[in-house]
Amino acid sequence: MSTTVAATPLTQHRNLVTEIPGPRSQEKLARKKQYVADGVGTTLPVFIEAAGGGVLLDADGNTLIDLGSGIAVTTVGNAAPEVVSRVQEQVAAFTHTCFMVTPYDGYVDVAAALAELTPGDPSVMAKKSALFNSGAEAVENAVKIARVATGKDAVVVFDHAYHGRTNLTMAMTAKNMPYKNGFGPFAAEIYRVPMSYPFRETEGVKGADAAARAIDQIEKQVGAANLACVVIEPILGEGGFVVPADGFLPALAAWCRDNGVLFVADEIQSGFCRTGDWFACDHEGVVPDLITTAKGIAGGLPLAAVTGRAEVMDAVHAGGLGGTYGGNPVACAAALGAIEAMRSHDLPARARAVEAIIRRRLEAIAADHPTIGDIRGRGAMMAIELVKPGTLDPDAARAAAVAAYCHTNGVVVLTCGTWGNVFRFLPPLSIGDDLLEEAFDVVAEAFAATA
Ligand code: PLZ
Repeated sequence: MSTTVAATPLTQHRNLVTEIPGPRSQEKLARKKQYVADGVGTTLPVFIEAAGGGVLLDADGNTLIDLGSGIAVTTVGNAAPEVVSRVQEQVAAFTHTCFMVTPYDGYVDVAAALAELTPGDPSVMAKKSALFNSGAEAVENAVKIARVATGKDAVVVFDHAYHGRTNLTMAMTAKNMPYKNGFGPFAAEIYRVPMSYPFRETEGVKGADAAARAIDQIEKQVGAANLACVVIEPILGEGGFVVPADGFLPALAAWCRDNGVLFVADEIQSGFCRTGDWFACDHEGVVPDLITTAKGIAGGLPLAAVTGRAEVMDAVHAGGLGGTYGGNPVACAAALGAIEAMRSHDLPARARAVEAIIRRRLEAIAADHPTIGDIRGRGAMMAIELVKPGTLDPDAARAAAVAAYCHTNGVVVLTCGTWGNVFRFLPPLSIGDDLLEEAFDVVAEAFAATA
């Protein structure tokens, strides 16, 4: 197995030739301020001109190490050869016809790959897909499909959930700021129940207990007779990379199956090799009725999907699902290239190797810095939660200080979590071991410098 997916002409090192942001990025930021709406924020103050397997080159010639993958998107790298060549070929052949008007192979090829790769043995479970442009759109459509297939309205979601920024998905998302504040009224018939959050759980609460707690609330507040689907991120994304206790997801899925409720896994952030399996559900052998995917699926081009049991997917009347750009041929070509790269470089295995490195580095840092209350995650989806030492009180200020140090020193890190006190590490799987180690040298320095 090769450890490097995309050989790029970029220096495979961090190299800062100016302060961050440099003068050219500063000029571009002023221009952004003039023309781009203030509501569209940016995490780092640098403009990027080229990017490869774990390195971002900014307008001033600085190279930064990427531990964010554009929020879990560039799993195969920012310019994987398999993606680039297929996209170039497709863009020269045709950019668009609209699949709903005149279809083409790429769309069907992606749907066939999804049937093969998503949880559920394709030889015993026929699966079908519909393609969209963004994660939020996929979640919206999963709910539409679940409602038609069950003839019921209610949707259950979880504490700390993130499902998107459209009206329905804002209602499904837990956190007010910045996602929901002032944007209501929100869609009806969404009910929120407690998640399994081992770090913040009373000791001894097992996955099955946490599931029973959620199910009790579902039964008391909603009732299976009214419930179309339970939608859950098998590992929370924006909500803090919380890995539910073992047994939580299987117990919920079993309750859904026994009660005529569809189990929908939102694997938009956790899917496509990120967690060391093809999908996070695979870890406990959970087979959702519907699964939403986006982000890593297409190596940076906008593509999303709902995949599920054929009989559930086919419940919707002809013409009921679609959109002008859904399954755009260029995005489908990118997805086929990304999937080829994931298969040929065995990226689930690479994610597990990345986990071993990140865990070793984080455990060493945590030994010196008791603000790190929890190290969690799976594969190349790892996180640390910062608290006031010895308590569960979130320390968002320390997280902000550590993040600022990393950004100034050329490492792209992202925070998340309901209290903004979680660091998530999402390197592209094309990153080399040396680059990863170098990035964590900076993270270690950041904790020392802010102690
Ligand atoms: N479901 C699990 O992680 C997107 C959001 C970034 P879209 N997460 C990144 C931001 O601040 O907007 C996400 C996700 C899960 C759904 C979505 C939504 O996917 O492609 O951003 O619509």
